[in-house]
Amino acid sequence: MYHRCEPLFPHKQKQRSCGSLHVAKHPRQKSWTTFMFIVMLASLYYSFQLTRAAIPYHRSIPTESLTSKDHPPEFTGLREWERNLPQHNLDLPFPEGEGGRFVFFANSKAHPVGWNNKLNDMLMNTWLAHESNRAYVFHDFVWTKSHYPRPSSAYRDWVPRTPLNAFISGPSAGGPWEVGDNAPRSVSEDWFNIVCPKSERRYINTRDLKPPLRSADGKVVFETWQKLLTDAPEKCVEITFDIWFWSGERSVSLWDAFKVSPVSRLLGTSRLVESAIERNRRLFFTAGHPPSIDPFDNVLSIHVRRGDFKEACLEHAAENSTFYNWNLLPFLPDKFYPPPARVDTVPDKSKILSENEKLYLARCLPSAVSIVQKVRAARKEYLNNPSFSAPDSFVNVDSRHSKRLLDVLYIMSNDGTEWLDDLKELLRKDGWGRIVTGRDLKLNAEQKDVGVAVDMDIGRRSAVFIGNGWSSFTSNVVHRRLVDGKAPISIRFW
Ligand SMILES: Nc1nc2c(ncn2[C@@H]2O[C@H](COP(=O)(O)OP(=O)(O)O)[C@@H](O)[C@H]2O)c(=O)[nH]1
Ligand SMILES: [Mg+2]
Repeated sequence: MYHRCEPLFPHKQKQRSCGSLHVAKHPRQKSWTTFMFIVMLASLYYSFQLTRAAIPYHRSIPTESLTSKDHPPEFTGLREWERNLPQHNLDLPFPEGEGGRFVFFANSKAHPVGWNNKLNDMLMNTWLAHESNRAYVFHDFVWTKSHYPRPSSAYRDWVPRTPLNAFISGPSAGGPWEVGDNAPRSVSEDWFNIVCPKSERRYINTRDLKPPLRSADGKVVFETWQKLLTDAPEKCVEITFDIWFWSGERSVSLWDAFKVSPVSRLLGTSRLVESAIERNRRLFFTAGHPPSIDPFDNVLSIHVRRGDFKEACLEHAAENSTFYNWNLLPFLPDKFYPPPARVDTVPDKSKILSENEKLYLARCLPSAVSIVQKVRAARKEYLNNPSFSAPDSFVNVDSRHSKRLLDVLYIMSNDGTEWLDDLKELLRKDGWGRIVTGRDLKLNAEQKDVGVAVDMDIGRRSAVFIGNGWSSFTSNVVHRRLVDGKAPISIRFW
C-alpha cells in the first residue's frame, strides 16, 4: 500500500526503501545471483594476480605514486630568496652594481658530472673571482640525470636542477664576505643575465690559454687566470674550463692558501642540510649518552663509493691515476703510490694490466671483508693515537679514551644493492652495535634532493671518516674536515 512506501528520507531513498520499480525476487534466485557475483570477483582477482606476476618488478611500481608523492620540489621560497639578495641592485657602488665586474664559469653548470666535481670547480672559481675583484656568478646545480635521486618519470619534461643554496651556504652561493673585505659578492645567473647581456660578454675558453699551462703547477695556473681576469678591461667575462685539472698532483700546491681563504672559511652547510641532520640526529645517539654530547663525536663514518666506480676504478688502473685533489695532501695517512707507468715493450701486457687492476680495485673498490678490517684498524689507531684527546663534551662523562667513544658507525654509499646489507651484517658481526646507513635517514622531498650533501655533512662532523681516494665526494669532505680543524689521523682512505 502506498503509505508503506512513504519515504524514510526524501527523494532518492524513496525507491530503495520501497523497491517499487522491481518485482520482489524469489529467495533461490537471490542466492544464485550472490554466488555468480562471488565467482566473478574471484576470477577478477585471480587474473589481476597473474598479470601482476608477469610485469617486471620495477615496472610494477605505480608511476602515479612516484610522481605524485615524490615529485621534485620547486624550492619557490629559496628561489625567491636568491632573487632578492641585496647585491642584486644596479645602484650599488663599484665593484658591485651596474658598473661592477663579473665572471661566469659556464663549465661548472654544463659538465655532465657529479655534484662534487662541480663543487670543486665552484669553490676554486669563487676564490679566483675574489682574488680578481670580480663577482662570481653562481647558478643552480644541474643534475646528471643518472645521479638524480628520483626516477626519470619525475623529470620527464624538465631538466633536474636544484638551487645552490639548498646544498651549501657561504660566499660561493651569494653569502657576504667578512667585514672589511670589499670584494664584490657573488650574484645569481639570472642577475648576471640582466647586468651582462650575452652581447656584452667577453668569452674565453681554456683552450686559448692551455698550451703553455698544460703541465704547469696549480699556483702558476691560478696566477695566470687571476692576472687575466684582473687586467681584462671587460665588465663581463664568461669562461669555459675543462675538468682535467683536479685529478693529479698539480692542485695540491694551492692547499695552504686555499685552506685559509675566505671561500673555505666561510663555506657553510645549507639550512636545508642542517634541518635534515637535526631531524635524524637521534639515530646517532646510543643508550646512556647525555643529549648535551654532540653525537657525531662518537661516530666513525665511511664513504663506500660503488655503482659507476666499478668501471671508473678500472679506468684509473688503465691510466695509473693518483688520488684526487685534496685526498693527495702529503700529511694525510694511507697514501697510494701509483705503480710505474707500463712500458709498451713488456711482452705479456694483459698480465701486467690485470695486476694493476687488482692493485687499484683493492683500494678503489674494496671488498666487504677488507672494509671491515680497515674500519677496525682505523678505529683502533684513532683511539690509541697519543695526539688524540677526547672532545671536551666527553670530559664529564667518562674517563678519556673511554670505550664509549666511536661506537656508532655511519655508512654512506651510492650502492643500493644487497651487497650493502651483507657489508652491514659483516660489520655487525665485527662488534658494531649501532650501524646507521643513508637508507635509515628520514628525509622530506627537499632534503631528499640534497641527500648527497646530507651524507657529506655527516662525514664532516664525524670523529673519524674513511673515504675513497679517487672520489671528489671524499675530497670535499676532507676539505671541510681540515678547515674545521680535524686531525689528519681522523681522515683515512681505503
Ligand atoms: N647520497 C649519496 N650520494 C652519493 C654517494 N656517493 C656518490 N653519490 C652520488 O653519486 C654522485 C657522483 O659523485 P660525485 O659527487 O661526483 O663524487 P665522485 O664521483 O665520487 O667523485 C654524487 O653527486 C651523488 O649523487 C654517497 O655516499 N651518498
Ligand atoms: Mg664524480
